[in-house]
Amino acid sequence: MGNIFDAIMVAWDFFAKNILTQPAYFIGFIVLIGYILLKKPWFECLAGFLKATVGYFILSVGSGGLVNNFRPILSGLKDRFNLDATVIDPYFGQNAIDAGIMKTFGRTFGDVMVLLLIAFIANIILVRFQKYTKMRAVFTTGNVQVQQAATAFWLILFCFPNLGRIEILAVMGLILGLYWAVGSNLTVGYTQELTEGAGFAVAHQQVFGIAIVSAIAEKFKSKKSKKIEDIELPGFLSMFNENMVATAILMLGFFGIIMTVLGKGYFIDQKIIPSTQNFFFYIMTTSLQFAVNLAILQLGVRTFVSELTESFTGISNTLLPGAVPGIDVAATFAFGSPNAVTVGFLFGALGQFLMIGLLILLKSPVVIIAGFIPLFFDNAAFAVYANNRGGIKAACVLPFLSGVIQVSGSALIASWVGLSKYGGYLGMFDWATVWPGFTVIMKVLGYAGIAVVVAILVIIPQLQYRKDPEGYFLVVEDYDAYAARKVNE
Ligand code: ASC
Repeated sequence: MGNIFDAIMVAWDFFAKNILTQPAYFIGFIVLIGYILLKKPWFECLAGFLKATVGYFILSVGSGGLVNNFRPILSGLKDRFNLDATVIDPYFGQNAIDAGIMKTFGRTFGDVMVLLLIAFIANIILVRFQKYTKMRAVFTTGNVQVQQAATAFWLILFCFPNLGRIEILAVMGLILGLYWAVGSNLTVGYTQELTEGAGFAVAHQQVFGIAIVSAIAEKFKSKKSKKIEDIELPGFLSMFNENMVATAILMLGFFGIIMTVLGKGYFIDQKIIPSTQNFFFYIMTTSLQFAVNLAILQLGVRTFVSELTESFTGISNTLLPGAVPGIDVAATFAFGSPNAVTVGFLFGALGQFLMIGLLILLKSPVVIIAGFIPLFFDNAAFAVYANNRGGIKAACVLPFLSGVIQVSGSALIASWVGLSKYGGYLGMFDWATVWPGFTVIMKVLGYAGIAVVVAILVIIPQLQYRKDPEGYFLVVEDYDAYAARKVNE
């Protein structure tokens, strides 16, 4: 018995380390299995696997390039001004948890991978029984699932510090698995609309956010409202119609100001540049990398999404009927208006900086430093969805509000649960809103709170289904038929 259990754990460990937490391979294998199920010839299966994996790696080069280029600049503000601040960024959040978990709760992270397994299986089972659960999406972005598992571990320990190992795993596995299935499911319809039936959902850190933003954006729609791509700017402003030019100019302005505030001396002290480097050209090169990496990211998305769409029918026809894969939010940046991405980032930054200024003015005990990942990946996505459903005004206002909420929500939860002491918090939209909400419910109601959170999550897809029972599954099974039906309404 013990031997079988050990063998399962070894196999799981191998799968988790090499595939589940490496989305490029995970997506690659999903494509491979999909094509095998579709009985394609072996060389097409292999080609699909390689194209999907390479495409995902290209996306990672783009998103990694953005993060590596711009994260140090934003978090540099903390060092430059000697602020005792909490950086909102998933990696800073992860480090804070690593640093504090033993001291705060006397626990270690040994169980996070087991938790991932339980939550992941819960997600699949919930989707397998979608006839009852109405949940259609499977989370596949392992890199963020690890960060979420770690943060959820901390939040649940904060609510129930005395809960035993098995109980913690059971409660968290269930809640996290439900959050993945329900959250990703919330994005299915909006994403199908945005991508005109590309056949994927979002599985990231702002899935409730996307649903909320998309629902509110609709209220901005009027006869006069225009989408970003429909606006023809006059005279010299017309250069902003070109996405690469617009991104380059706006980012040069944005990062130019921040890098000038940091000063050349800061970059030399940090050994980022030699003293002989011309500072103006350094600012220029760094800022233009934004447009470069964005273009790479979009190329990556285009490379793997078509493979995923085609192959996944193999899985959704057999193993998981009616399912869609939930993938990285960055995949949405290749759809809708390309300028929406830049608009969302900038308005999100405005909201975040305003709120940070307010925290400093009000002498808040916790000061937040904007992190690049929440600033960009949340707010750019919100603008893409908002623009698509409500037009340019929605694409400006909603990311701005999101910026305010990301900072204030994170400041409250990070100081309450004791993570701000360790310098970082995950900070993405759902983790500044939905998860703090769950934490309040469980802390206040105790064990009954667990039941309340589970009930809320279980009910959400039922309500979605009720709103449109005929279209609910059609939107994934046959998008063209779904769209035709909408037009006829
Ligand atoms: C995250 C995170 C990343 C990025 C990436 C975006 O939340 O941890 O590395 O967003 O997934 O493509």
